Amino acid sequence: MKEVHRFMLLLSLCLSLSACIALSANTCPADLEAKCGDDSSGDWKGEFFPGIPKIKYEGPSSKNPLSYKWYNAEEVVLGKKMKDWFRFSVAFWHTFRGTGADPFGAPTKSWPWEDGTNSVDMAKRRMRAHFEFMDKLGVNRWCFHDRDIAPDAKTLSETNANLDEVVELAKELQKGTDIIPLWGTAQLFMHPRYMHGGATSSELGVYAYAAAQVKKAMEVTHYLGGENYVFWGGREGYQTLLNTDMKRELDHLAAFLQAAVDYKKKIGFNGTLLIEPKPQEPTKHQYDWDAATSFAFLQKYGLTEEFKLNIECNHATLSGHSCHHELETARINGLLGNIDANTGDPQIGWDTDQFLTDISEATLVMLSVVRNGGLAPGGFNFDAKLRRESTDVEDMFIAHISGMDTLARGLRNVAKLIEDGSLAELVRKRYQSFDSEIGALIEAGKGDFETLEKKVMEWGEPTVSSAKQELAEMIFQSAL
Ligand code: XUL
Ligand code: CO
Repeated sequence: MKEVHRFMLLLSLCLSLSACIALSANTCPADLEAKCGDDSSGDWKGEFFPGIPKIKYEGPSSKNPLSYKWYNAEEVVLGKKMKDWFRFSVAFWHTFRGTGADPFGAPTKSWPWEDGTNSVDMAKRRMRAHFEFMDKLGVNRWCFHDRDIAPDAKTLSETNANLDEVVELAKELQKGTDIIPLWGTAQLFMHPRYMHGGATSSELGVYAYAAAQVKKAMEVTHYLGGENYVFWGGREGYQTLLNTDMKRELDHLAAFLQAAVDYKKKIGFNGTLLIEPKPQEPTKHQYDWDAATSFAFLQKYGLTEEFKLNIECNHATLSGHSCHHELETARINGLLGNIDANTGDPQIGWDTDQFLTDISEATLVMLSVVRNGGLAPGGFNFDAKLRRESTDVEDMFIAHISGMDTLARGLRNVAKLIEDGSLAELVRKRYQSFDSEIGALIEAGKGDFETLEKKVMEWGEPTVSSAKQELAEMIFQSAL
């Protein structure tokens, strides 16, 4: 195993080195000795994306890949500026820590600013690249795990010091801009200590470590002005029930989340706490399986007032639902808080985290968002990564532009559907038999069985109308 690690490290160094050779004059040599500009710390302050302009709206006829065709931030659609409907966010872990590695292959990306190390200097340089990226893209929200942005060290206090140093830089870079985190989170799945889970680990010491890590991650999210805080339990679940006390683990998870609520209040953090459901991967069975399971858990433990849900489309399909189903389940229960915008692949059974480019899917997503009146203080976080084979720096921009344009088309299509009105009318008509005296009685919870039996005797066999599915699909399709 050690050999494999050494090989991977060597390979990634080689890839970075070949990138060094290909560097243009404006680009910082990707090693800490090079010290670009006047900065002797290696914390380079040069331009990271030379040749990439600020991305502007050019309209649907534009052939320029580095422009928006459908997303026009300031344009008002359905009574709100597009930027306020979406509140787009860049996911630091995919965009700046994604290497293209997969279980079978080495990293494929060799971004010019990367030096192959996981040092604090490298973390700071990467953070500067991230801010230039957001500025050029015109996106003012970002999401992070604590360990994406700063390296782990030997002790928790050393790790926290690393985090503080990078967070201080992020705070400085945010100054004078409207950029803030959409949400922060603690990475409770990578380190071997979390192999049995964090809050649901069988080891008390690990539960405590996870608590300390979440405490710090909440503090830095608050310090950076973050609007939400996410709990995704990739290791909170089980591999087999034979060795698992499920009730005890779920009780521990609830106690952990309650402690997070208490700490949030103690530090005056007003952000929304979000649970991100996912059925499996990496764990065989994850407790936050889907929106309905998470809702039942929150209800059982009296936490519905304190949490909302962060729905991720690829997680929805992994749980056997459509993204639209998960969004509607969250919405009708008052829990739709945020969307991790991505999509899976219909032929692949795992979390491929692709940028959403399906206009029909985007329209369904936006139907829920519009019905929800938007997502604020949540938004759309691009929890999506470039394909392993996409290795140009400009691909980072193209992927986000394409994802943003797709959702913008979804919003515009919803506006068409609402203006047209026939889909809403079809649904209204379908339930119109309940717009009656007896219907009102039933909906008020007063439709007792004796009364209804009497009515059946009086009415005889009911008439049953067509569901008009094909008509509904025709109307939907005509808006795309
Ligand atoms: C994993 C996933 C995470 C969460 C944050 O599938 O979606 O990146 O969004 O931990
Ligand atoms: Co996610």
